[in-house]
Amino acid sequence: MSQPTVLSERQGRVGVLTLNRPEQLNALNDTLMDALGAALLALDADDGIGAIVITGSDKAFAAGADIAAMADWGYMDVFSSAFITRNWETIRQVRKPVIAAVAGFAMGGGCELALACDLIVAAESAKFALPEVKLAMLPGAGGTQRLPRAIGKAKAMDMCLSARMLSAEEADRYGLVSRVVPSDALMAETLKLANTIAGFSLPALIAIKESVNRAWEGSLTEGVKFERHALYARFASADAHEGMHAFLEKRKPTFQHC
Ligand code: CO8
Repeated sequence: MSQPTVLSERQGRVGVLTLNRPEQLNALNDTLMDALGAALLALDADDGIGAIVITGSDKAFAAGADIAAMADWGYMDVFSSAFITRNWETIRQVRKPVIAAVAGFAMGGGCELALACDLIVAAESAKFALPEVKLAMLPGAGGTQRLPRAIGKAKAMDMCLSARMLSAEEADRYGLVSRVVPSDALMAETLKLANTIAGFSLPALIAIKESVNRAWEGSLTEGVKFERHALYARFASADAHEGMHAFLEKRKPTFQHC
């Protein structure tokens, strides 16, 4: 029987998805991306989950789209199957916070998958690159769009045009990752972070994620308007009243996620 390409487990209110094609350094083929999309949507729909972690192996988060699968495709193959759109973009439907825990190679589509997550926790061993130019391809899973927004045009052009690989330390300095942690503590530190996040009120997390994504995608005026309405909506939330009263009463809040 073939191995599942994505392993799903839960640790309290955190769902952990592990990419599982170790022999191919987690190269991302359609089977894996379909499984990842389905697992993400299942966790997003699960009331008992407040945050999601995507991780790979010690050697590779993911070494990119599966080159062996793509090598002989023609234009109509990718057009007809809605390559990328059909399964790579499922992650954009997820309302809960998604954290990439990256060790080893995050290259090409692997780097793009990490960039599509809300936070990236990098092990000291992590290496980030968009080397598609070496294949006469281009970073087509959002890389040419998300990378400049994340680290600015100068660094993004360098990575995309020269295939430059960044160490975890460089990725941290450029703002590509949220945190760098010792390699042997990657999962412990990521789960600690994920559990902290998952302990907060889920509707507040969703409103914050949507608001920050507005800043990422749109104008300041529109973003500020969106944020204002998201703030007003917080006053309709039992959790917000509980959070503020708990502070005033010097006790821990008990959130009902409503
Ligand atoms: N696809 C398919 N198989 C791969 C991939 C990949 N992306 N990366 C590694 N593998 C396979 C190797 O072929 C090898 O298989 P085998 O053992 O059968 O020969 C196995 O994984 C181990 O790899 P290596 O022996 O090469 O391991 P090394 O430690 O020597 O090197 C590297 C590790 C540096 C990561 C190296 O494997 C490498 O350079 N991989 C390719 C990286 C790359 O070019 N990624 C970009 C791919 S293209 C892409 O992501 C976007 C395409 C266009 C947009 C579509 C959106 C997704």
